[in-house]
Order: sequence, then C-alpha cells, then structure tokens
Amino acid sequence: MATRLKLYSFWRSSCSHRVRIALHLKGLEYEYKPVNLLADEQSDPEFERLNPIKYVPALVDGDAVVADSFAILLYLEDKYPQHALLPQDPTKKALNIQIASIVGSSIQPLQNYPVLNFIEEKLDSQEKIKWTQYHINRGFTALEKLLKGCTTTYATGDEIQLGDLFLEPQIYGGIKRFGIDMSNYPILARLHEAYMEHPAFQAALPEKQPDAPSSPEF
Ligand SMILES: N[C@@H](CCC(=O)N[C@@H](CS)C(=O)NCC(=O)O)C(=O)O
Repeated sequence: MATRLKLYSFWRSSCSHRVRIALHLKGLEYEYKPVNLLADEQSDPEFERLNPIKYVPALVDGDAVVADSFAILLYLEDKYPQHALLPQDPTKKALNIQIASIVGSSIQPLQNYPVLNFIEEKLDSQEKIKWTQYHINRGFTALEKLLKGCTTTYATGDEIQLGDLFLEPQIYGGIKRFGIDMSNYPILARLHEAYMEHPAFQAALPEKQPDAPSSPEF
C-alpha cells in the first residue's frame, strides 16, 4: 500500500527538519519527496501548487495539503495525537509557542536564502556571515534567558514538546552551518546533547536524508 503521507523537504532545511522530527516522534511513516533548493526546485509549478510562497516543507496527507512547518506541526498534532507536542498547562503551552516563535519568526527568516543572497549581492560574504551570526546569537541569548534554571531533560519538561522541535534544528544549523559557539549558551548546549541521543532526532538529521550529499557541506 502506498504511504499516505508525503513530505516535501530539503535535507539542510531547518524548517523541514522540525517536521521530520515530529513525524518520527509520532511514529508516522512517510514518503520523502526531495526539493532541491539549490536548484530552485521550489519554484517548479508543481511544487508551487503545494505551497504558493515556494518554501519547504509541505506535507500531503491523502487529499490534504498543508504547508509551513508550524501549520504542519499543528495539523499533525490534531490528526495524529500520539506523542502530544503541546502540554495542557496554559503557561507551559505558551512557553512552547514562544520558543517556536522566537526561532520561527525572529531567527530562521533572517538566515533564509533570499535574505542571505541579497546581503551577499549588495555587500559581501563577510557581511552575510556577520549578519547571520548576529541574529542567531541575539535569538540564542533570548532563548538562554527564557530557559534560565531549566533542569528538565528537554526544554519544557521531561517529554519532547513543540519548543524542542524548533530548538534543535536551529541549534544544529547554527553549529554546522553558521559556526555558532555554543559555549555561550550552556542550557541550549545541554539540550542539544540530549536531542542527539534521541532516536527521532537522530533519524531526522540533515545528513541522514536521502537527498543529502555523501559528504554534506552545511
Ligand atoms: N515559515 C516557513 C518558512 C519556510 C522556509 O523559510 N523554508 C526555507 C528552508 S528552511 C526555504 O524553503 N527556502 C527556500 C528559499 O529560500 O528560496 C516554515 O516554517 O515552513
């Protein structure tokens, strides 16, 4: 029987990475549909029909098409409630959404290809790196303060929740792709180690994806 879920993803995309973790965590099988951002495959009319803004990820679930990682995660949460991503407690739930929002609105959009290409074109690659590191460090500083005193295994408890799904891809990309020094962020660094031990996070790693090059360059 054909797999019902199809995930349109790019191996190195942190937004796709979030959704891959959720699919593994919820034990959902899916077909991996690679979209090569470096070859502008996100602009193919076929993909644009799935996501008019031409970004990965997009999820197809039978007749349903859902694009944008946040929307996909909330869809998966409603449709496949096993391993809940959002706690019942309103304060913890808000904290998870705040973490997701810091990463998803105040860090990742500032390191997206169109932004980085624009800066490189108008200035140069050094300015591009400085820009990216500034915004990642600004976000990580805020997250580290927000999680001050955190002693649980994961960011908001001893279970993986929504905030974790946003944190790890951003930390992973920050280290691998943008050379962020995590010694400035001891709580985030400790969480990163815990995520790396977890099978759902291991399976979702960029370099483990079918479209990752054999010697991946981040
Ligand atoms: N808010 C969107 C952002 C999606 C996004 O920025 N995706 C990036 C990869 S992480 C992308 O497809 N970039 C394509 C491009 O920059 O042209 C989400 O969370 O899904």
